[in-house]
Formats: sequence, C-alpha cells, structure tokens
Amino acid sequence: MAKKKPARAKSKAASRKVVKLASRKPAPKLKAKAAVKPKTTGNRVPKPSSKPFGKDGKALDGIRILDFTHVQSGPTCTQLLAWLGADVIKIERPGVGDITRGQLQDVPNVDSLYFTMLNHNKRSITLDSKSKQGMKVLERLVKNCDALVENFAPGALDRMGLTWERIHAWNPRMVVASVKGFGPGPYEECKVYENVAQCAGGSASTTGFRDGPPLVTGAQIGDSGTGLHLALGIVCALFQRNRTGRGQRVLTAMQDGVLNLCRVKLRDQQRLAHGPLNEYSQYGENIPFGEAVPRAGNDSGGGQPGWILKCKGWETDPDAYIYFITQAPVWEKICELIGKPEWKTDPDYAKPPARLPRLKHIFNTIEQWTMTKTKFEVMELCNAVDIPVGPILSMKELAEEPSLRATGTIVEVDHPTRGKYLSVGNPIKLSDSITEVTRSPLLGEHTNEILSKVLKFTPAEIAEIKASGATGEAPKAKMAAE
Ligand code: CAO
Repeated sequence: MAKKKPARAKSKAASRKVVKLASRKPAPKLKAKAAVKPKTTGNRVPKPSSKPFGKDGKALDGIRILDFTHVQSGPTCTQLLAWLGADVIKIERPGVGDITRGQLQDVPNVDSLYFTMLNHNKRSITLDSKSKQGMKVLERLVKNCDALVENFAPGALDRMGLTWERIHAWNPRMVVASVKGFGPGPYEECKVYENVAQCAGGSASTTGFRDGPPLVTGAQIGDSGTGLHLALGIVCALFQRNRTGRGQRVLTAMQDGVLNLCRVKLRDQQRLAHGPLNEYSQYGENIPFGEAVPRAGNDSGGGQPGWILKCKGWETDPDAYIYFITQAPVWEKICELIGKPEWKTDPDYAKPPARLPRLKHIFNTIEQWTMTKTKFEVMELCNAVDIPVGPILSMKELAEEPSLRATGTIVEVDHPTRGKYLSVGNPIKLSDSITEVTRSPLLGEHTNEILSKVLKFTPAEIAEIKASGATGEAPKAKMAAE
C-alpha cells in the first residue's frame, strides 16, 4: 500500500502550486471572472419578491394543464398540480363524465365523494374527443396548455388521434404525461387498477402475515402513489423546458411506482442471499426463510424492531392498538416504563442482537403493560421519554382531529348539490404557495367559459361546435335545422 504523505509535506506542495499559479501572467480581468462564474441551469431567476410570503401567487401560476384523466391515479396527479396553482381543465365525456362521478354514490344523483375528493380546484369541459368538432377543440387546447395528463388504457390516446408526434407538432412545448399499469414489456397492453398494481409491484407479496394469504393495503399506493410520482415528473419536465424550450413525454407505470415504494423489500430480497433476516420475527421463531422475502406481519421495515400491541379497550374497539418501536437508544427507558428494570443489564435483553431471537416474548411483555392503558395514554407516557409509538387512528378519529383541520390537511368543502363534506387537503405545504381547496366542478360546468375565454372561439364557432353535439347534447333547434 502506498505510504500516506505527511500532512505538512502535502500542504507545502499545495502552497508551491499556488505560488506557481500566482507567478503566471494574470489573465485579463474579464476572462478570469468568467472562469469562476458558477454553472447555472440556464433558468433566469428574478430578484426576490418584496411581497410577504404567501402573497405572491402560487408555485405553478401560469401553467395550464389539459387534464384527460379519470378514476384515481391521474386525477390525484392533476389535483396536486391544481392545488399548487396550475389551471387544470378536465375534459370529460359528454353526459357521463369521469366514471367515478357515478360510482359509490352516497347521495343519489349527486357527484360521489370518490369524484369530489379527487377533482378539487379544476374546471370541467365536456367534449367528445372522437368527433370532428371535438378534435378541433382539442387541438386548440393542446396549443394553449403546457401539459397534457392522461391515464387511459394503453393506446387509447393514439386511437383518438392524439399521438405524441401530432401533439408535439401542434405544440412543441407541451409535456405529455401518462400513467399506465405497466411499462414496456410483456404486460404493457394490460388495463390496471389499484390492487392489480399493488400485487404486481411487490406490495401484496410482502404484506400480511406469514401464514396467511397476500394482502392489499388500504393506502392507495398504486393509484395515488403513482399520481404523486407523475406530478413530480411533470414539474421536472416543465423545469427542463425552461432550459430546452421543448416538451417531453413523462411515463409512470403503476407497477414501477409501487415497487419504488416497496424498495426496502427488494433490499431484503438481496440480503436474504447472505443469511436469514434476523430482524424479522420469523427468525426469532426459528422458522426457516424461503427464496423470496416473506410477509412480515407488523414487523418494522427498518432496523428498529416494532409490533402492533393491544391497548385498553381492545376487546370492543377494533382500533385500540398502538405501534411500539423498541428503538435501541431508548431501551433502558422502555425497561423502566414497563416495569422490567432487570432487562437493562440481563445479557439476554440488554443488547439489540440478544433481543432479536426473543422479540415475540419482549413484545408480549410490553403488551401486558400497554393493555393497562389507552393508546393515547401510552402515546403520552412514551413520548415523554422519547420512545417512538404510533396510535392506530381510525378514520373517525382523523376526521375529528383538530390539529389536522388547523393545518388544512383535512378540509371542509361546500358543494352546490352535495352540501358540506370533508376532504383531504394538500399534504404538501409550501410557505410561499398557500393552497386553498375549492370544490370539484359539476360536469361541463366550465364548457362555455373555456371555449370563449381560454380558447377564444368566436360566438359563431361556439354555436357550430355545440350544434355538432361535440360538447353534449346538441341544442334541439339547431339539430332540427341540420
Ligand atoms: N370522448 C370520447 N371518447 C372518450 C373520451 C371522451 N371525452 N374519454 C375517453 N374516451 C374513450 C377512450 O378513447 C377509450 O376509447 P377506445 O377504447 O375506443 O380507445 C374509451 O373511452 C375507454 O377508455 P379506457 O379504456 O381508458 O377506460 P376503461 O374504463 O375501459 O379502463 C382503466 C379504465 C383505468 C382500466 C384504464 O383506463 C387503464 O388501464 N388506465 C391506465 C392505468 C390507470 O391509470 N389505472 C388506474 C385507474 S384508477 O384505479
């Protein structure tokens, strides 16, 4: 191995270098300045605003989105963009609209919560994209928007006539963003819904108990998770466009999005080659591992063992549980709190590796303590000494939680036909782009204003579009005249 140079010698050599450089003929002043100029992305950054934070518009002000999305994944994405300030124009099929308007309806003939909770802050135009007049409107929309977002079945956009080449020719600056079930490969033509993606993306095989079947999760990681990934892709494409001047395609496959969220399990898959996963409770139970990462019940996905434990009232309340993490640095505090001070020095319990084969027994013992308290009492006692725990909160408890209302994470929205309802607000909080959640649009509510004010069609042109039936049922007088 090469001998390390003594520090002094190194600094001497460095100072020699400086002298040598300094003894060179100095470059002309201007050139020297240009040489040290930091590399920039090429985007112009204006002078800092003098307006107070939160009073200088929204992050995506000036960006207009042609929203060709439906169901959940795409609408999640465009709703986020709308919350961040983009003008989102949702195109819906005349008479029907996004299929979710009529799905899981709790109030007859009123837009479902499924729809209203995924389409806030948008405008709606009805348009038959397969008609001649519909395509005329679409062309104008493409020319007046910054990004087209869609999550149709594979090939549907092309079948409509909206190929990338055509869109790019109409508006080279347009970003075209798609959610599909799968990326290129054997399944790319498949239609995909949430749970299909959860299964194909590695979530279901790693969720549930070892001795039970695979499970899907309540979190919509396939739909909403992919929509979130897509939104980031769109914002990045718009950012790159500032430099290149041109749009690009953005594709997020639901399988990829789910797998990205399951990356710790792919980590464990590779660790398996080097021996058993000793933080899995299966290890402590002496059950051999197979070839693939097993389902791990409520084991923690990280290096700190955890489990869900019963709390007072569990016999009647299905959510009287708490997630308890036996984080190594607070182990002694845990021992004190649960009345097992002897575990602090007992060689079978004192150090994390010794505890791994005994996790089941340890959690059973902690549970004897948590069962004497409500989940909120456990939360209070543990947090006071920095023990990380998580109460299992029901949707009812979350809906009633005042702090979530205060931050706008849960919002109450008023709707003309439904009245007041609760929704999840924007979970992304920007200090200079404050989100105001406004209600979802009624079907075709903004057709007229978009045709006239955004797309600048003349009254005669609008009459012609409407008479063709492209935006909905054609006016009767006109139909008769045709
Ligand atoms: N005017 C005229 N036609 C319209 C239209 C409009 N405004 N909007 C949609 N259509 C047409 C489409 O062009 C398509 O026609 P073709 O089949 O003739 O090409 C047709 O409506 C149906 O579209 P679709 O196949 O996307 O809808 P579907 O209900 O059959 O499938 C879904 C739904 C979600 C399975 C499918 O869209 C899909 O796989 N999307 C990609 C993955 C995805 O986002 N899944 C998540 C959904 S949320 O759980």
